[in-house]
Amino acid sequence: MATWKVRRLMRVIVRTLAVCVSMCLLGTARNAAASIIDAATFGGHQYYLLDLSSWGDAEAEAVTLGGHLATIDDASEQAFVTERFGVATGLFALHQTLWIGLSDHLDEGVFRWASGAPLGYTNWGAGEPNDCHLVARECISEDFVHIGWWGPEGPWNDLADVFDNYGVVEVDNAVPEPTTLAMLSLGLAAFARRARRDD
Ligand SMILES: [Ca+2]
Ligand SMILES: [Ca+2]
Repeated sequence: MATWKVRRLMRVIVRTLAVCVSMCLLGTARNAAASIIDAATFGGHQYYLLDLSSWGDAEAEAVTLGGHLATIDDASEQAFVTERFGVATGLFALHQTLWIGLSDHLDEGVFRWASGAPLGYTNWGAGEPNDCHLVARECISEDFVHIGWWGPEGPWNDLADVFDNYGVVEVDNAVPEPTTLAMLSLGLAAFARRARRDD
């Protein structure tokens, strides 16, 4: 076999091994479905912590639960999520890495919340988002945001969806205020009276 062909084959083998090692080091066994492992409420919203999964699987489960992966609106919500769900676990006592509902997979460089809420508050780590997971000196695009393990401040990082994280689901449990319900019932009663008069 020609020398250049051997070198090219070796490069392919090295890159493939690098991807495998990288995924194994980060504990990336894929889950078919993300199950609920914890729950809490904050600010009138229900939150669930999902077991390790891809961002896509976690968001699909979040929709099934009636919400989306979490929309972090401000520093108080960031603190709640990291302190409640970002606890140290595992052999090396790493902080859990948490999927949140932010991504730029639809439009590179334009980060949007899965909930559709406008992007205001951010907590990017230094140099993030960088859209680059280096494998054998080449970048794999990073389009999905997680709260990293670098400390309780929980800086955000864009990450490739080949890695599993714990998904944080947020469901808006808001119910109409009593006054709203009262006004609605009064309106329906008036409509019914008028309908009877018109018969
Ligand atoms: Ca990206
Ligand atoms: Ca990144």
